[in-house]
Amino acid sequence: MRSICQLLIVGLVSVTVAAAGGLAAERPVRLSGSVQNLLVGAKISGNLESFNKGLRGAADHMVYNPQQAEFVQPSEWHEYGVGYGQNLGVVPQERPAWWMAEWSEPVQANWISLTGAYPNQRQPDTAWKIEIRRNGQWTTHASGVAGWYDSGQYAWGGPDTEPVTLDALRVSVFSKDESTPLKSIHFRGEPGRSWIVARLTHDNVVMPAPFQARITPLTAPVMAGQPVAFDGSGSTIAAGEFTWDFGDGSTAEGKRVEHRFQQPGIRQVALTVSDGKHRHTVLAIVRVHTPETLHVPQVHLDTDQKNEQDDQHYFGYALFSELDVLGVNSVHHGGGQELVNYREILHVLDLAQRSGLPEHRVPLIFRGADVRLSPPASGNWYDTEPEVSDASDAILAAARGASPTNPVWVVPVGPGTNVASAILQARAEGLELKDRLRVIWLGGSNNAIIREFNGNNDPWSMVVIAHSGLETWIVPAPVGARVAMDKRKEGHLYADNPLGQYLKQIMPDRNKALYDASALSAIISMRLDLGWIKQVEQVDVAGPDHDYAWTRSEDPAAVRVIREIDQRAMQQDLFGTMKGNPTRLIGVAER
Ligand SMILES: [Ca+2]
Repeated sequence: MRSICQLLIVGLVSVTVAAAGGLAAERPVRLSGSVQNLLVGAKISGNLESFNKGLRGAADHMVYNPQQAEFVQPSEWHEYGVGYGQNLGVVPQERPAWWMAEWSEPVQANWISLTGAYPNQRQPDTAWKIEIRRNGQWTTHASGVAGWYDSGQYAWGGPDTEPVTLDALRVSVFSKDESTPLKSIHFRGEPGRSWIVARLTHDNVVMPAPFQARITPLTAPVMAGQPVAFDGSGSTIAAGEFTWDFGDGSTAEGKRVEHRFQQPGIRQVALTVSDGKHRHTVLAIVRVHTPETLHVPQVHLDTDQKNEQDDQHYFGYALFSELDVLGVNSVHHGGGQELVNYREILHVLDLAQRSGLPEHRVPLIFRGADVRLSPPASGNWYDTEPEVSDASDAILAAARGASPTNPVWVVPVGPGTNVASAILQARAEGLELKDRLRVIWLGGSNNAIIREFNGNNDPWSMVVIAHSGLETWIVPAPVGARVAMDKRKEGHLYADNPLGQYLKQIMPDRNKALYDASALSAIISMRLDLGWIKQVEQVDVAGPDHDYAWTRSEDPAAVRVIREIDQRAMQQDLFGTMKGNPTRLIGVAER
């Protein structure tokens, strides 16, 4: 039961950074991967063991290392607590339950971020105290009842906050009065957000500036050796410094600039606008073409890689295909699983490189959502609050760099949170995605978004996508699953290289339905008119009040559901590609 509750945990994307005076400015920021968590070098201890009421985790299990993008200790739940439901009786403030970090030399910090109890084990009556020690003297940094410890986040400081010097940090919890016992006391970790003590500078937070940098979307394909104009004049600032980084080692200054990419390939172009005090960066992902690649479909993968084996096959297929893989997003919901998923993407990419993937085929990888979208009170898809992440920003970057003659396929094979959030962000900034992006989702049952694994994970995100006006295709899981594999009879299909052997090893012995790869086969088939898609139906997609069901539609702009595929052809292409025989896309003329 407990594991189910924990999978439903909803976190906060943004943290609050205090202004110089220490007052919370209520401005959401994101920490970048350059943050050095001082807890990584500290001695961590606690006294929860001494209550003799069972023990969950250990004192250092919540400590997160942003530079490694993982927790410092492997652990299932990344928590430190007494047993679930355990009653400690009245715990007086003089003998509290505590957690502590100690440094051998004093450190300077202007950022403390802690996360409290799990939402299914709330602590509305528990008192807490955060203390810092310097030269043997303890002082109270903050204290209260419930608040962040109840289930939220304690976030103090920011890049403008004067640092404090400390050689220890202690977090205590205790009874708020003489009649309130403590139960289920624990501290939980959250990837990217806690537990972090750091000396922040403006370089390691993504601070919201009072203006936004904007790159005007490109209108034609970018050709190697040819000049391309980049325009930042849509930025919401009249005067400032405009710095461009073209991702090929060259930079430029100015609102409007011209650049020649000498080599074909995939480049991430960044425009940073600064007013001297704040800065904001916006990205465009650009495919630099030769005439032979002009009509190769561009794909932006979006994957919950951790699930079963489908995602790994899909990712390996894309990497060794002739599709232009612009980027790969991670997405997974609840319990810190996004991090596990992200690591698996890196692992499969590493295996692919050891299996001969050339350097110019290595895609950009982005961290994505760990939280699903919620239907807004109005019920209108466009009132939905987006879950902004590197992944949703990357999808927008792909849209800005896309040419309307070759819109990018975004391929979510898990929750649609990243894509839906990108659509909502684009709407807020007036960026038109139609003719720049199209979506093909592997998920849903035969008659509805829900009632199948991918469909249940973030159904509202699919409603947002389906209603946004973007060209949307769905391969329902039962259809995609027909790309089946029986390792006992078909094990020889796997390539004899590190990636092929890993995929073979993680597959179950018996019949396994491989879902996600068929979304990519469908794109290849559409491009070359191969006929692997046998039957398509247009549908309207309903929201939660009608069980997310889909019904037939005559509207040609409606969502297209693929009802039947050529499973044999798709299976052959998947395994043939990974053995080095991809379907030719480069140099194939437009039909
Ligand atoms: Ca998946």
